Amino acid sequence: MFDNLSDRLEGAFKSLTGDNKITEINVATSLKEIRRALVAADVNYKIAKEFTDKVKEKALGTENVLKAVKPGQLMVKIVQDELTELMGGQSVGINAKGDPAVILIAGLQGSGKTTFSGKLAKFLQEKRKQKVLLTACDVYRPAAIDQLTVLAGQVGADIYKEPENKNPVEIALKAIEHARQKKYDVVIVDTAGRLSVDEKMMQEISDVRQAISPHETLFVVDSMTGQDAVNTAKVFNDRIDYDGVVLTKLDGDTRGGAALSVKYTVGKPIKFVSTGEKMDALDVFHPDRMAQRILGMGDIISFVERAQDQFDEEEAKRLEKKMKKNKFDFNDFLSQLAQLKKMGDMKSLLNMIPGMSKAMKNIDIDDSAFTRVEAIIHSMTPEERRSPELLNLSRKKRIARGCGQGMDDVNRFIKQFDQMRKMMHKLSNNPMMAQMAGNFKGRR
Ligand SMILES: Nc1nc2c(ncn2[C@@H]2O[C@H](COP(=O)(O)OP(=O)(O)OP(=O)(O)O)[C@@H](O)[C@H]2O)c(=O)[nH]1
Ligand SMILES: [Mg+2]
Repeated sequence: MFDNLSDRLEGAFKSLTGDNKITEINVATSLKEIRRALVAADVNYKIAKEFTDKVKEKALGTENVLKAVKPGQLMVKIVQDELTELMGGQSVGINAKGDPAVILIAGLQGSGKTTFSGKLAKFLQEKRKQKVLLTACDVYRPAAIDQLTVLAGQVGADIYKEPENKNPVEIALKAIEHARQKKYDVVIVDTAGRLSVDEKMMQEISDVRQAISPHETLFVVDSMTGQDAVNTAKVFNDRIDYDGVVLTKLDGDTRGGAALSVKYTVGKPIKFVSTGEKMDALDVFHPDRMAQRILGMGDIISFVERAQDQFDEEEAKRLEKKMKKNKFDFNDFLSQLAQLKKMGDMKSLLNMIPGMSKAMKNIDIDDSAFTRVEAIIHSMTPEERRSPELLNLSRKKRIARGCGQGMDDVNRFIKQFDQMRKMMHKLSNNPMMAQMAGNFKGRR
């Protein structure tokens, strides 16, 4: 999958090997190569350009942060993160909850709708233990109903069909009613393929959607068609405002353009990818895993991630030293708060600092408390921040006035800080803690 893109990207990083530092100049060649690789993969030039601009910004911004990491390695990691972002960042699941849940499948002729319908039935039955009713709404192609019947048999799902009925809206509505009575969890509606320029057929799919108000509408697109795929995806979306995209035939000789740019262009996430004709050739789409696959440099990525961890570890060691000497001050506290906020969750950081999690266990800090505490510290003089023991009554009064909080609040925080500091000091000089800190080095 995407072999050519992978090769070219790998080549793009080569120009950075041997350099010790990322600079505007040495990164430029690399960026140009990345851009060319994307365009060759059938990604629109504008998207490719924006992509490399972002990579450049990040690459120059992280300069010198990680001593252990070479520029080429750092670039790989940045490109992987940006590829993940480009493809939507997070994996988005489908909504298959309802009474019954109705899933409408739409797309161009031969894109893989019927095959996907079968696969999805299998997926929902096996992974989610749902009872699925497949519905044959392709009233045009003579063999369409038979094809779905065969697939239903293969995956062990039931099928609803009306060979004499030529009205897809009617068939779909009756299938849903049938499913409600027979207590099916999900109805999958397979529709006829249509060209976006065929107004009558586009109106039909729009009518079906309107009539059955599906819980989930999926647009199936053949990834081999590259930028064309993205353009059609856009036209269909304007018409039926679907919830997600299914990319098929990723097992073939596809260049990757559709996978990379559909989210950016249409604003709808890829939810599944189809990688073969067999009923189990279906994967839930994960942008991060796809980016990893495209780059195929798993070991470099995990190395950079480890190094990033090490970076935090150095900071943790510095703090540990200060704790040992009982020198942990308000500045350290502030920098910890800043880090915490950056990470978005408290636990991960607390766990990095030996003794911190224990020491803070009884101190209740929610997000608004963060802001209040910061305001208190910001009202201190630099000297006070360095030497917490300076804080006497008149200084505390001044601080309270400065941050617009009561004396009670200021007193409470300073008392908590003192307790925390004492506890840290005690714990960091405890041989058992020292051992734990040793273990901490081998984390991951
Ligand atoms: N290699 C490969 N072939 C696929 C994949 N998905 C579907 N196909 C094949 O593509 C062809 C068309 O698939 P269908 O599922 O019939 O496509 P459709 O969108 O229902 O077609 P129409 O109903 O005629 O519009 C079939 O030969 C499938 O076996 C896939 O992920 N990989
Ligand atoms: Mg079909």
